[in-house]
Amino acid sequence: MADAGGPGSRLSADEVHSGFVALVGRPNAGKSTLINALAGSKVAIVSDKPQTTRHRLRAIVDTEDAQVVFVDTPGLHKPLDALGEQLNRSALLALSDVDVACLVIDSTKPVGEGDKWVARHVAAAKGAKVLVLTKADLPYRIPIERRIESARGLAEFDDIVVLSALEDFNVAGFLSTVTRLLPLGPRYFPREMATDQSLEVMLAEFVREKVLLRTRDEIPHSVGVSIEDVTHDDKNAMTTVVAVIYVERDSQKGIIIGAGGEGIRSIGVEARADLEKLLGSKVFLDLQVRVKKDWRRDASQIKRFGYGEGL
Ligand SMILES: Nc1nc2c(ncn2[C@@H]2O[C@H](COP(=O)(O)OP(=O)(O)O)[C@@H](O)[C@H]2O)c(=O)[nH]1
Ligand SMILES: [Mg+2]
Repeated sequence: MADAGGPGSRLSADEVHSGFVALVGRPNAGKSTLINALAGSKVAIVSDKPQTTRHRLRAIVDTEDAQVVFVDTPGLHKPLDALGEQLNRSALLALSDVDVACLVIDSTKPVGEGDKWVARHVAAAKGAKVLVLTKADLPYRIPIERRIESARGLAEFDDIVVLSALEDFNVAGFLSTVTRLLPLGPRYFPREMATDQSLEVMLAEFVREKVLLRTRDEIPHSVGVSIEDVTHDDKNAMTTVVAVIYVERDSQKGIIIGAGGEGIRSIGVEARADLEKLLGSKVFLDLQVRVKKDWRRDASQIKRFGYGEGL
């Protein structure tokens, strides 16, 4: 409740519930899907591959009486390489200075060691804590009450929310739960701003998502995307985007390009549709595939792609 009465606590007209809410959890828990559902448009990429999210991105949800800044984070996992370490550090850093820390758990999976490890970090965070059980639309042999019971002891939570981001079940309830936990303050971002990601990062990520959706095994981990050029032709209302897909081996390059170029063509068609929505114009997408050996072990290269930023 707003404390409008006490001395020195006069509320200015533009004070709202505002602050930062981090979503942390294991890879695949559903954090980025939830971020998109909250944002109302696609700001984060989603796939069933771990390490899909490599950026600590923010989605800003602005309402009449609140501005909630959700922080999506790479999934916390056992790091296998320099990229993995950067992603973990980036996710943990997001916890250090937020008003609400949300532990996001896939409700269709038993609570495991990984969740406990993440929960210890959430428990150590300064702000309020919320337990979020996702994917409530999926059938599961253990009733939801029992699943809540087994997860609620992971930390001292101020609230527990069960939702489905995919079916838009209780996403609004989650938003009001975290809003209530936020202090009163200014809006930190312009009201119309949906995300703090640069356009270039979003273009690169949307392309990377299509590669993830079409590949398996080692390849999703080995892909980095860089945007080399964006030019807009006003006369024809057409934007040309030059993007390079980097992989670590020649064999991976072959797989992405596919027989007769079929693979790269499909990636291009799917990515272009997303880019056109994002840019609001026709897009000509020039896609290239290049090999950069073992880039994931090279900290300076990881930085060049902008992954795990905020460190
Ligand atoms: N059925 C169902 N699937 C979901 C839901 N949320 C996420 N997923 C799926 O779970 C996978 C991982 O989602 P993602 O948001 O990338 O997880 P993250 O790694 O925590 O960001 C994707 O295949 C999503 O489509 C949900 O509410 N219901
Ligand atoms: Mg994600």
